[in-house]
Amino acid sequence: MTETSQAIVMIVNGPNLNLLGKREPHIYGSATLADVEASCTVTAAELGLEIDFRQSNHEGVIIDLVQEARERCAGIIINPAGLTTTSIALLDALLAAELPVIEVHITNIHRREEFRHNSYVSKAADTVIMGAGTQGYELALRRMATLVSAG
Ligand code: CA2
Repeated sequence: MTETSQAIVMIVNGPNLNLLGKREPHIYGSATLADVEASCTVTAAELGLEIDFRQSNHEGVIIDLVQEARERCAGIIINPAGLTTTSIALLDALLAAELPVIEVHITNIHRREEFRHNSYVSKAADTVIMGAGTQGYELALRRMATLVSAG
């Protein structure tokens, strides 16, 4: 019997998101990044997707991950964190990936300080989800299932 391989979605988390649930719970909630990965794994299984869940504090590593996704993944979900408003290099990598891209922010960046508002990443994003807390990752996976199946 031949096995059909599941589409892989890379979920990329930017700088400082390793602190999720450990600092500033009044802003980012109490779920840890490990909790988010666990709930994404459950949702992905329900959707028939596989996930590769990553985090780095380093811009170059994030760009390498996006390039890796280009080779072997069907889509990218990214919370670029502090790189959102600074990294044209990340924007270029996402554009070059030629994959469906969903940008996630735990908070509504437009309700926050002005310096958080201008997202370069949004210029490469098919969908942007913000202000849903960590539930935004699950919403992004559900949207990604639609984008991936639309080809
Ligand atoms: O709302 C989001 O998801 C952000 O991408 C989070 C970034 C922030 O720079 C963006 O403007 C919005 C910050 C990520 C740092 O995450 C922390 C989590 C817990 C405690 C401290 C930082």
